[in-house]
Amino acid sequence: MKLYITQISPYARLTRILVLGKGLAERVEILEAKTRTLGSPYYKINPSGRVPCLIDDAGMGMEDSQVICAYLDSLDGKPRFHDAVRDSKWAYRRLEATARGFCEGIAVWIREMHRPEHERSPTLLAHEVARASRLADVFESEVTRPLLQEQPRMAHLLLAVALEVARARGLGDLTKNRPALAAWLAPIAVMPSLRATAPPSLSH
Ligand SMILES: N[C@@H](CCC(=O)N[C@@H](CS)C(=O)NCC(=O)O)C(=O)O
Repeated sequence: MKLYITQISPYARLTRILVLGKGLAERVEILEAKTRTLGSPYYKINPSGRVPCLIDDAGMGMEDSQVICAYLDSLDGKPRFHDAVRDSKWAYRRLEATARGFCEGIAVWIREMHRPEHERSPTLLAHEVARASRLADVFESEVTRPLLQEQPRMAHLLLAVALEVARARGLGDLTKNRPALAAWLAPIAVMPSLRATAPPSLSH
């Protein structure tokens, strides 16, 4: 299989974590895609131009981290990051949705910061900074509850990826002055699959 990514995409990182976490490194070739580039050859592979995109063994392409992660996790019939019973429970689903929304807002901020300075919207940037701060406060209390203390699932990965990309790309350390969130992130951030896929910081 082939997995198209960019190094800075948090969504692509989720799928790379799944590849490693599920021992699929031998089966999945990771390729860098050229996104946001006029005439990029990648558009022939994935017309939407977004990453991540997985081309499976049968040549079928699929995009979206949620779909790809579930697919990769299902291949051995023993999903580790998805739990059919729990995933159908609202208490877990709302948490995963909030973690995804947290990640999405941070991705919007990063995307805006990639634009030339004169094209950036200060209103949009301030809106996303405020959203990220409010949601970090939510997770400061959520991480102390049982669901986020259990074995890592997609909600955990989304939250960890969001926090780490915010720090690496300049939005800031959202665990600062949030001791429960900092303590929660520490053991997850050292999981081999997370360490191997850590986002490049702005100095790189
Ligand atoms: N909902 C999608 C979002 C994917 C996404 O927005 N990817 C961004 C990178 S973080 C991208 O490929 N942008 C390039 C473009 O919009 O052309 C997912 O979960 O995979």
